[in-house]
Amino acid sequence: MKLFHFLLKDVTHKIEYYSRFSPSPMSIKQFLDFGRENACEKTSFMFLRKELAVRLANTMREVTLLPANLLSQPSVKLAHSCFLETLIKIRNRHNDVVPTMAQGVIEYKEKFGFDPFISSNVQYFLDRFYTNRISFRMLINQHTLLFGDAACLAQPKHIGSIDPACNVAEVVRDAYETAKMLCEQYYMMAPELKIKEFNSKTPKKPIQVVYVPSHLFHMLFELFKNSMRATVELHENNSEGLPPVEALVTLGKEDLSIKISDQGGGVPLRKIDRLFNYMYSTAPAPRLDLSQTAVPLAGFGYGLPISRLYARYFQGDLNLYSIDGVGTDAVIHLKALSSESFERLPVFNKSAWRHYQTGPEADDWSNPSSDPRDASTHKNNR
Ligand code: P4A
Repeated sequence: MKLFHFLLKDVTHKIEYYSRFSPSPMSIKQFLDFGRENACEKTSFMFLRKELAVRLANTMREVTLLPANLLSQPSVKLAHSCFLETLIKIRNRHNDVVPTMAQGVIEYKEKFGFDPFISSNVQYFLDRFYTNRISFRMLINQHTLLFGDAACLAQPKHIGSIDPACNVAEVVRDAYETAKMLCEQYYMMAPELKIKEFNSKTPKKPIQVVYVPSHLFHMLFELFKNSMRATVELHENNSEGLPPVEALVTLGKEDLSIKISDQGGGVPLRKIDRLFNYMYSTAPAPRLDLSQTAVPLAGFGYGLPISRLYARYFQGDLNLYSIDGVGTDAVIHLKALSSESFERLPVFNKSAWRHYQTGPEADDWSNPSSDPRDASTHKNNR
């Protein structure tokens, strides 16, 4: 609830704020001069950023002043809905940004191979780029769901995309069932699910949270696909059947956590970082063959890094604790209180700039040597 008020207040507040500025009229001469004399893209962008907001906000406030009978005419409504449509178009135009960026990384890798410096830059950039994308879509979705045509059709208890009483175990089950269908299509079998809840605040009450169910679904669906894949690939020929996947939903004072545990054999610690690495985990997408009905259980490899961004976006996190040879625990941490779930947004500043100058952490630890006689020949990594 608080989060919604914060967002709505933010949008209306911004409209109010920007509408207090008068638009800055540009003369033809100014247009010409700016375009001719080494036009600076940044200056233009800085100007547009404020000026477009000012002009839009001024108009938006006026539209609401129209007499109700005029506003309710279909053609007037049509004009008003232009703003909404603009937002929807912006959102839809960027639907394919993730696979497009992934393609860019694939093309780079084909030409230049894997490079740890580039990988560290790509990791830093894409984490911030996709976080910003998540935030844009959050704002646009809130606006279009609240004020759009479909507003009356939306889930009545939801506030835009937010469920003020999101039953976590229900989303867990939902994500499991969806992953199970894919898993059964692909492997003809799927592990069972066991859900446990531990509510330390109000024991025996179902655990609820103010959250975006679609974000939670996205993360859980990804974790279930991974757990199912690991479980089936390790146990498919076992006569004893598949060990179940377990979900533990917990509520503490500060955190609401969800642990997904499997006995799929786990991943060695050395390889865990790779599961979150954009550059490492992009492989050319399998050829789209419409005659082929089998759906791959794992996507094109961005599932985990992007799921972690969803968790971090509202001050949570997503971690993997894997025991090699046994199985994996994946834990999603969310803030239990909506007053603490602030958006976590990237800002461009000197510190961000510096990240692009220095690559991965410089190697300031020794290299092991298999042969002690080599020790004297080891160079310091400067
Ligand atoms: N063991 N454990 C996991 C995987 C293996 C695992 C795995 C081989 C690796 C890559 C993958 C999917 C599964 C798991 C749960 C997780 C993550 C990894 O949440 O059991 O696809 C990229």
